[in-house]
Amino acid sequence: MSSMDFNCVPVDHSLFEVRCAAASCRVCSARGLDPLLDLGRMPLSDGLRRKEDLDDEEPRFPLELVFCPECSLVQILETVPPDVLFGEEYPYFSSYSDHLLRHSAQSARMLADELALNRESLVIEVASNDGYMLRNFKAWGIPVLGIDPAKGPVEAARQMGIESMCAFFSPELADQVVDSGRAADLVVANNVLAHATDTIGFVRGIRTLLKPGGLVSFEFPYVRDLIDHMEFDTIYHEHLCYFSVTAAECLLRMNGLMLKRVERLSIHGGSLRLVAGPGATPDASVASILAEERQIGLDRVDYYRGFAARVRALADELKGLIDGLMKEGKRIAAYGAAAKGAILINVVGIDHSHLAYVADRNPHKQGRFMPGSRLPIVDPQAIRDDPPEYLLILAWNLRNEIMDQLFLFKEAGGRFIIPIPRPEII
Ligand code: JHZ
Ligand code: ZN
Repeated sequence: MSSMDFNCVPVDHSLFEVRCAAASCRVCSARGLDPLLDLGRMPLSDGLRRKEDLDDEEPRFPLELVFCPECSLVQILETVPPDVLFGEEYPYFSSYSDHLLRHSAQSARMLADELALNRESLVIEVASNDGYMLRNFKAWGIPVLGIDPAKGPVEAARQMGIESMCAFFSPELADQVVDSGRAADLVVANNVLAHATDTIGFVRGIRTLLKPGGLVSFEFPYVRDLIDHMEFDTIYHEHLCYFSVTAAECLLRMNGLMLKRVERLSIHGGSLRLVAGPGATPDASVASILAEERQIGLDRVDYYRGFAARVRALADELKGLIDGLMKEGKRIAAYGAAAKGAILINVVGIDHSHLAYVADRNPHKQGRFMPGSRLPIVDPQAIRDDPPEYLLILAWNLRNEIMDQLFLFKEAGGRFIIPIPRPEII
């Protein structure tokens, strides 16, 4: 196997080079994209299988990471149609993490104060999911409108009394919302900019939604943390772009949005919050982080070279660790049927012979099977009823919250395997 062959299916890397040469950047349309990492053909990370579909062949799509030398945007080449990714069966509900709920409540409070929002204001959230964020504004009497294409989460938000449109956000939808007299004082767009197929149209639509003086708050994983902390499993088909501030600033400016401030956040393994508006004046954080990115070279391909080899080494080390435990006769299960978990399992080459099950507290995931590996997803009660000796934490970004809940497992001698940023046993 070459140093870039990641899964059992042989990967034709010459094809990657050809696709790379033919493709153009999602934001600036430049050609000549630099190849960074080829993960081969991967299943869809949130494409959980039903029992009755287990005999069917599962769709797999190329997953190749590239860098644009013009605007420095890291991106994947493949675009899976959004209705395939976020349709009827989309299983991700934000509210199953207490940590995320606390983080969202704090950022809602901060934004409400910054804009002095009140009963006359309007907050629109794009990718409002199950209302995890808007519920805060609603509780303070601030009018809200959610927009999200995933039926299950939208239904959950509506049950909480949060007005939610079940639709993909687009510039046309933004026009309709504004034409109906509902321009926003604040637009929240968390973990969605990277998911938009039409990246430019998406930002243009947000610009349309804003009242004069209005602000948009974006959050998304920071490409710097992805590379520095080996978060290769957050590369999947839902995430088309992997932003630095440099790349995001260029995209926003092209669409009439100026950065007001930038914050680094610890959520999701390291994220950015960008607050921007049509006439915003940047504070010191903007120049400071842009200068830092230039200084460390985040805007040059050299920063990303070597990532593929480091990913291979990590995958081999984790596989070696798990194989070693198997040889000692240990029983292993996993915790957190996260989207990233599906990629980690498939890249590392973990299967039924290694893991008994994957526990997850989201009932919409229980009873389904992990993409590719088809490991069964079960209620976390299984950890008590049918305990393993080791638990591989697939949702490593939530490791503290998860390990706190599982203190009885730990007290009874159970151990945790943390895969990222480097495999370790706790
Ligand atoms: P979690 C998400 O990815 C969604 P995922 C999305 N793809 C995105 O862009 C990124 O975030 C940024 C479960 N769990 O949040 C819930 C428990 O069972 O890391 C989830 O299934 N018990 C849009 O899917 C999973 O773990 C618990 O106590 O990689 C965590 O998934 C806790 C805390 C979580 O996101
Ligand atoms: Zn570009």
